[in-house]
Amino acid sequence: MDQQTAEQKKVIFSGIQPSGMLTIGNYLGSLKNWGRLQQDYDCLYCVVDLHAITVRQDPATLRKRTYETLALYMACGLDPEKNTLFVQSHVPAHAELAWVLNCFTMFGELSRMTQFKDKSKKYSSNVNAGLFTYPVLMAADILLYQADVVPVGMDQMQHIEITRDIAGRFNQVYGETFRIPEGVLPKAGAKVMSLAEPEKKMSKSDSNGNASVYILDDRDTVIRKFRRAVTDSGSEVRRAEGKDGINNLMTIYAAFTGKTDAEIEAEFAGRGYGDFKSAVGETVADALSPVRERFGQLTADKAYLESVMKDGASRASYLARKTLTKVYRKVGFTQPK
Ligand code: ATP
Ligand code: LTN
Repeated sequence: MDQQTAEQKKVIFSGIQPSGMLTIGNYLGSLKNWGRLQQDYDCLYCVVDLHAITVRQDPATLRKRTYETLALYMACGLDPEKNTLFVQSHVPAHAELAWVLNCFTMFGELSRMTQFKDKSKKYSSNVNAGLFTYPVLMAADILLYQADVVPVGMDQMQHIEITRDIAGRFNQVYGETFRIPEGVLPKAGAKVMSLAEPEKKMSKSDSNGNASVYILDDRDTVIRKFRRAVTDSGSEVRRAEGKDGINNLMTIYAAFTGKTDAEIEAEFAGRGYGDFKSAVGETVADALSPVRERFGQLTADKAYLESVMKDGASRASYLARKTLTKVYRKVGFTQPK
């Protein structure tokens, strides 16, 4: 491809925290869709370790999960030659831009963030300033690369909105500096719910292991978790108001098979919840098994993962530095000569 075409491609940025084993929520909400984009966009995918420490992490576990999250990116089909895959703390510009953007973000708007409200309840003994300014660091991640598109799950849309507001505010004061990004949701699976409490989002940091299906769960575990999924007392497989458990299983099945609700309802007409739960479990297990296999190969080669991290960080740093230098100049910082 010639230089011209490469330069015209739109930029995609997204990230996942290495705060736990990744779930099928993370997979359907983000990872599964990223691989398809690598031909048509310039894609950067980051393992956001700076974000992860807004909640207390065990250092050795965090380190291990950072490698594993990167390996999962690749196991889900992201080619490090075609995408920039990197770790957030390897590119200091993220923290540097976040500081500047902190000074363009209002206390009031951060107070309205639902993730902050939820996490301050969940981690009530550690409501730290990082948890509060989390969206500002996320804005820095996105704006540093002049991203056009940010593919995320539903829970992150509010953070994309605040990113757009911060960017617009900065541009208004200093002139065109940041591209205003757009958040994009997947067609199916933008909000996968917990299997144990289907009115709650499935989350990798849920303390109940049966509430989440992890991408790396083995076949039997996946099938067992779906068999045990909480549903109402009915038996008809049909999407309906208030049937959170069945609705969620239908969403998951639809996202993995590409089937419509009508097709699913026809397939399971007269067959009851039990059959349906087994079918969902088997479908998910089949889809995840190649990912798990590839993950095993990748994590066995730490030197390779490190080389991917290093290349990714150096590509990302180059791009990030360009934006940061522009921002520093615009706000009136001096440059060392
Ligand atoms: P944590 O439990 O540590 O807060 P999480 O499981 O919510 O983590 P994140 O790292 O915050 O995961 O999210 C990574 C990506 O996965 C984001 O794009 C997010 O929108 C998406 N995502 C997370 N959970 C779900 C879900 N249940 N359904 C769909 N997408 C999800
Ligand atoms: N906040 C996101 C993870 C994240 C992200 C980003 C996603 C950090 N920086 C930039 C998209 C773009 C989360 O909790 N899922």
